[in-house]
Amino acid sequence: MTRARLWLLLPFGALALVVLLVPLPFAPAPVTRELTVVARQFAFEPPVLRVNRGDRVRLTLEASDVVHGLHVDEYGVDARVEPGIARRVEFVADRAGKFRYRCSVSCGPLHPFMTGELVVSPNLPFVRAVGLTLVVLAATLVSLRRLPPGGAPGTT
Ligand SMILES: [Cu+2]
Repeated sequence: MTRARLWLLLPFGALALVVLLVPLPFAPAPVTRELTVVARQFAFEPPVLRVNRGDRVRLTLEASDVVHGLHVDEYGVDARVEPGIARRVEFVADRAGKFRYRCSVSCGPLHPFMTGELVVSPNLPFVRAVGLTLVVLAATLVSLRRLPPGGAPGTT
């Protein structure tokens, strides 16, 4: 690799360091999330659960009136809960995205509308990995580009 090419790659090296080292204002390492969801006709409380990717989610499920269920397709979670008897459900939120959860026990006329949302945000290492990949990709493209005769401006 010529000196000129090395100079061209220098900004990318600096950018890679920035991506790796700059503190981002969100999402630290995976943790265990203790969440309580109360099911009643015909809603879940809270209706939206937010966790970070990689978090271990420990759900305590309660029913306040009749028998309900909680079902999350993508995570293979399915629990049935009776009034007065809390259920514990545990899973690792290993996929980022928004996932609908729903009541899986027919509990009344509006049962089909009894849903909630599980929001799994990408965590910090994931964001850094994506950023780093983009920087490496850009650096690769630049280093493969043919330099004009005589090298980069200002280096001859
Ligand atoms: Cu229900």
